[in-house]
Amino acid sequence: MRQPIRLSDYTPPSHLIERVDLTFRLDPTATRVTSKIRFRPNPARPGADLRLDGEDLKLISATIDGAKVEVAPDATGLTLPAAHLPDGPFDWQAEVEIDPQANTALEGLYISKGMYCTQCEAEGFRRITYYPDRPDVMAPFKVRIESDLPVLLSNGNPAGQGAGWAEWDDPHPKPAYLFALVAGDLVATRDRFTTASGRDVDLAIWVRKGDEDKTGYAMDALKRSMAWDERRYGREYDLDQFNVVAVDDFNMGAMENKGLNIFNSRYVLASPEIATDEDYASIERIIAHEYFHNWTGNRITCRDWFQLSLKEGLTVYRDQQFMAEARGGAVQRINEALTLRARQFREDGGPLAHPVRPSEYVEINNFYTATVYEKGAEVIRMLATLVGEEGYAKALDLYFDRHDGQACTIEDWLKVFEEATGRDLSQFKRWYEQAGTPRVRVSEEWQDGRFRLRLSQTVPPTPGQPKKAPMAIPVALGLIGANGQEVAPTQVVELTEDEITLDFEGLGTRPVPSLLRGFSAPVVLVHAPEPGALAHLLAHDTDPFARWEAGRRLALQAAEAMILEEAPADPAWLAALAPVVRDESLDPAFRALMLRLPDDETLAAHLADRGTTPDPDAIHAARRAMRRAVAGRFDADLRGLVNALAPVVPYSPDAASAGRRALRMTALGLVAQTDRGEMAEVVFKAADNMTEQLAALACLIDAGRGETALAAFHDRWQQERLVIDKWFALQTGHAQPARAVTVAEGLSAHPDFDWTNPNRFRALFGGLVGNHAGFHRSDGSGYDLLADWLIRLDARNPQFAARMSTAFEAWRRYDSARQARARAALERIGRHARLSRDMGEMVERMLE
Ligand code: B3K
Ligand code: ZN
Repeated sequence: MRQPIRLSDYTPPSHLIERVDLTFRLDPTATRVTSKIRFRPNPARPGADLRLDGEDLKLISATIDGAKVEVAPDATGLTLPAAHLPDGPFDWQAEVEIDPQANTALEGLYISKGMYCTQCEAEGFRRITYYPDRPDVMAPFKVRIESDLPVLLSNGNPAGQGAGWAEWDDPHPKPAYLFALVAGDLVATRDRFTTASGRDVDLAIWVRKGDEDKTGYAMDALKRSMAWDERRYGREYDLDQFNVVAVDDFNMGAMENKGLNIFNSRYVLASPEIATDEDYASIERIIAHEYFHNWTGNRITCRDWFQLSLKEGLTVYRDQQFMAEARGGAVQRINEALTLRARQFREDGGPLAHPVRPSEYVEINNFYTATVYEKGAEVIRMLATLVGEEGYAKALDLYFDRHDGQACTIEDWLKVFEEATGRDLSQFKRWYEQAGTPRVRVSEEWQDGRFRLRLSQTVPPTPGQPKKAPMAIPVALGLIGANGQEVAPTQVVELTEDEITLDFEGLGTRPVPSLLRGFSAPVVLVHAPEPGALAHLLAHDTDPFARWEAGRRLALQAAEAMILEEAPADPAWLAALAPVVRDESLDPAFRALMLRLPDDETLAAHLADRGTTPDPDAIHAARRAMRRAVAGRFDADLRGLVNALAPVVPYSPDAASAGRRALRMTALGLVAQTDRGEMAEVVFKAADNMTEQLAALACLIDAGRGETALAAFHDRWQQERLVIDKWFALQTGHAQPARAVTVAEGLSAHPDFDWTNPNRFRALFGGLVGNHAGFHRSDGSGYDLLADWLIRLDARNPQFAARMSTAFEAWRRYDSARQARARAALERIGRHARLSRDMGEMVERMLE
């Protein structure tokens, strides 16, 4: 494998840039890019050579201050020796030719369905022209685009346009990774926003013709995000235009390019007929996320890519705050915990574990991870908990004041908190440096009216980090009395040592501790509650997260007994669910979450955590049995819910309506366990929205009678690519485990399976991977099929292929036969002749 890049090797740039002028003459196979760059030597690096990054570029000509220069580019760029450079500022001008049509990696300038677009983060700009492609080099950009296409967009404000050309001017200095260009036959939905200080901003969402009626929700989310950032953080938008473009072929969710956000179309386009409630929520969150980057990421950016969480962790935290306000804090927090545990804990516990600030990488695109994003956000949430609301607000004001226009580090970030609050954060900083999910062990003691809690911590070893120092862990806890009253309100205890003891005096009866309220730290709690304690919390806890968590732990216990001891469903667990099913005063969205049993992957992780090798088939069987038990016990109530929560017309995507639908569909899924999908059939036929249609269809497939409905669904939606993605995902995701690989193979030969489109590829294979017992077939057929396709994909789109390879990251969890097959599949990928740097690094780390 290639030599890694190390954080400790950071050196400042040799030259700074005063301004950049770019001209694009667009052509599908021979686009000409002229760059004029005003360089100035960096006083911090006197006499240094200037290295310009460049990949897959054909250099046509180059001059310095107008005089032709001979340069010899290599595979990754070119060097201008200091001896040949002026001592002061100078103009570098170069013309290169690039081939957007041949760009299948979707990095740099490429073409998606006749539309030119770019993706430059992290290091895509070097595929556009020669440039110091690093985030600590910031410059204002002017861009001229020449093309016959009607819509020509770039960053910043419009600076003129005519027949066949348009010019853009971005006055805000930015790193090259935020550069963007879009050209195509597009239509816009337009709106306006006036900022707090009175700037009128033109908003436009650009889509392909035919999609313009699906942009309303994204526009609404955008305006709410803009208002929210003013209200909550005092941050205003800073250009006259804000453009969003939807693109069908896109490796990730979206990209925060300055003034020109580019989105995967699945996170922009929505209507009740084609989008589910979950899609609406994702659109809302991602629109907000990319918009929030304007301050946390764009105006204050990262010094180098090791600092990625500086912008991503913070921006995720901000989008979480926004979503909590928009959709209700408790439900939002539970969903965050579910994602964190499913994705980040899994990553942190396996061969791909790395700190929130990694110290080395081979390919930076492999580090856009749940750890950098989601754990990074948790770290900021803990910081906010520790310094309080006021301290957080003060620190953030200082951050924006001091660092606007700069490229910063995690040290800069922590320093504003230290200065604003007077706290020493040197121990807290370990959250950025140590990988692994801390274990917090809790034991209880009850004696003579004194209740004692003992909390201790360990951080497990991770690759390259065998020994860990103690972390600073905020544990929010309270006590619930035997009568159900709260006897000690929430307090935040800081666990900074290996162990601490807490005493509660003067209690008449033994209380039940409610621990890690609000999921106050991204840790695993190891605690054996007293018999009956979880049911007590489920019934009485005042903290909604802890209440949900109690139900969750009861379900996990019940599942464990069913899987390992083949026990019947625990009657105590079933009895504890009664209020959830029946209590009309509870928020429907919350009830839906309470009735959602842990999925197979969660159960596998839970067993592995407890030192047992998970058997995917046994897990699958037990989970079905659990669902059947709930359905049997509450049959009448569940049917009652399906009927009582029948849709309110017309459909509205708001959180309250979505919550009702979530509860109704959860109930429907349970009913389908006992009525073989009778009720689901009725709902499927009557559904006027995608949320219910899709959920009912899933029930029909689960019940083994999906065939006709699937055909009807395809027939009806064949023109809607985002819906056809769902059609693929549903089939591989819900196939009977024994048939899942066959179903996936069959679908991969379907004429609608365009494997070059990341959304479609992810639909089919993401569905298969999510079908736990189906993917982990004991004969290894799931691993083999995915490996075949990853090899094929890697040659075309390495970044996306590497991301999909994380399906293997937990392979060591399973029995030795499965391990041998997973290893063989990974080794086969690793041996492949055209292995990319991206995939090479992933495979090597997973096999290490
Ligand atoms: N910053 C982009 C992600 C870029 C990924 C590059 N491999 C989207 C986001 O986090 O908002
Ligand atoms: Zn982001």
